[in-house]
Amino acid sequence: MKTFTKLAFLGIFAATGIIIAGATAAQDAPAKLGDLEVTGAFTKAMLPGQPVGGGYFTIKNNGKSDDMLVSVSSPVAGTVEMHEMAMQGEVMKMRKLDTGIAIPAGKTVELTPGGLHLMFLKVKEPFKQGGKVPVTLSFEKAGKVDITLPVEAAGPGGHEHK
Ligand SMILES: [Cu+2]
Repeated sequence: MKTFTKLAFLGIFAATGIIIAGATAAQDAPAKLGDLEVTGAFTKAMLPGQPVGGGYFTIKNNGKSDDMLVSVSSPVAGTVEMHEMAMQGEVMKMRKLDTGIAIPAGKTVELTPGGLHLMFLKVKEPFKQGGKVPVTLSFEKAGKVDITLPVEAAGPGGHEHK
């Protein structure tokens, strides 16, 4: 009887474990590429008439050498650029980063609305909330990794590109 109770308990425990593992896997799992870890990727739904979309995520460099995000591509956009928003005097301006985004050793770099970001140009179909945007990131040293940006609701916090 005692053994049976123990086994039943273990059974329930194991089942719970599976449920927890399943729930974790369903979430936005980090994309790993060597020492780099990409998390929290998202984009925003594009408003009617909006010609471009932004892309955001966090890259953590767990390694001992610097790396650089040198190019980005997506099958849903003609071009994907890397941009930076920065104050120029009293005006917020956007600048294209031609050499890429540095990912220093041991550092975490965030791409956010209003900061560093990806810019999707020549978008074939406007991003819709609930959709997914596939993106390939190419790093100077680590190589390439495919990530998916879930499309969140359009909203303030971004910036206009005209
Ligand atoms: Cu931009």
